[in-house]
Amino acid sequence: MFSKVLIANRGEIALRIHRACREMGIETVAVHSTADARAMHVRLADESVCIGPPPARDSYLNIPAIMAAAEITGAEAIHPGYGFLSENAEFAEIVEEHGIAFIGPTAAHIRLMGDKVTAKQSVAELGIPVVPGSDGAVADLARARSEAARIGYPLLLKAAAGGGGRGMKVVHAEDELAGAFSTTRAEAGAAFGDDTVYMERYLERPRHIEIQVLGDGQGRVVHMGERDCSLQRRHQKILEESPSPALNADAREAIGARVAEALAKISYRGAGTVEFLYENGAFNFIEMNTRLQVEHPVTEAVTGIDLVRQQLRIAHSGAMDVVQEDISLDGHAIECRINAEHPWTHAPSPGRLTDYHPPGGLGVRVDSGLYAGYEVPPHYDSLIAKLVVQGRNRNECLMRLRRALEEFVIGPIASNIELHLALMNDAAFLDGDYHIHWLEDFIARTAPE
Ligand code: MV4
Repeated sequence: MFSKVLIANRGEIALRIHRACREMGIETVAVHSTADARAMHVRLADESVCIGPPPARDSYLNIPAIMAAAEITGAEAIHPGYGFLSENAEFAEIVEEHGIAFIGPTAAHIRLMGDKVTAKQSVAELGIPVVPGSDGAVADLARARSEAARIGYPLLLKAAAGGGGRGMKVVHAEDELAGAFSTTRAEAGAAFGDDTVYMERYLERPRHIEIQVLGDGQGRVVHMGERDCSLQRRHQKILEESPSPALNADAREAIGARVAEALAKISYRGAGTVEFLYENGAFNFIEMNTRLQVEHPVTEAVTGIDLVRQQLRIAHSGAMDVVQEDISLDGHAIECRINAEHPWTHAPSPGRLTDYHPPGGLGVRVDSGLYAGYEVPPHYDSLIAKLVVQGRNRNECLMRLRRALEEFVIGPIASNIELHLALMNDAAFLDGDYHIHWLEDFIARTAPE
């Protein structure tokens, strides 16, 4: 196994990766901005290197500084976590050119899935069901019109270089098409330096269901069930659960096997997530994420498999120590993302934490770099803790989650714990009866005046 790994990230995920390394006897190198000198991941790591000032582009996105830190400390591998450089194909290439293992997929697979048009074409050819839409990119308005006639309205224009909700426009009728087409292209060109767009039928009230996979890079891919990530606001997930309240065992096995078989054909390496919109019993591929995701602990809770440990084993030698026959989903798990923001206005709330008491007890996991006295910096994502609760079934999980949320103390900075508590009293949520737009409606009707 590697003797030393550099963790090119911050916050709870840097800590998460450190913990897997420590259990495996791997030394860790933390990198940090000047704003994160007192962060928990820096305190716990065996070594740390300051890589720049607070803005991410000068530190956590600063490839030369990170490579220098790896060379100076003699790290044999780099784990990119999520966000930052995790899906940057050039970074993966540079790391490997320096003889350092990139803990993630090949640069070619990151690039393939990063372009949403090539991703969709490739997975369709591999046998994964995709959202009905244009045959690849739509080059001009004439083509847009002919594709629209075939797809029907409402439809969605999407930027090939977008993803995660960036660069999309709904078109309700033909008279909006020309305007929407030119705006989407112009916005995509300005935002991503690539004005390639494609079209899809617009699904009105789907659920967002994603399949977790692990590939060994040698043609073996296992699937680990799904996560239902429909509860989101402005493309930020707020709560995720596994299994999805909408799937039965047969549907789960069918889509999981299909995804694993497809990715085995390309010898996919590492952790990956295949995202679907699920509506009327049908799975429609939208995107693939070629990284470890924020919500991975939900899958760990129901499968008992340490995903970061598997990532490290795969990057080192391709030797996953899990086989499909041994993977089963046991019970139910829910993750609440705890953000440093006002529960109803969503205004960010950085600052010093003086009161901190995380919940505990059976079935409760808190992934967080918080401690009493810590100052939440204003420069980064507002995610400060993940509360992951499991139970033998969804009801037990929900009762335990409500109890854990009640125990959680974070102050005096604001957090969205109150939003999560409000969800625990909503009949539709408790019934698992929700879709991708449901949470925004819930917030609108629940927020105090
Ligand atoms: C869609 C869609 C409806 N129809 N595609 C948004 C994020 C990006 N991953 C894809 N997204 C969507 N694609 C078709 N053909 C609706 C969304 C969407 C969405 C998807 C998942 C989770 C939350 C969402 C919120 C708004 C829109």
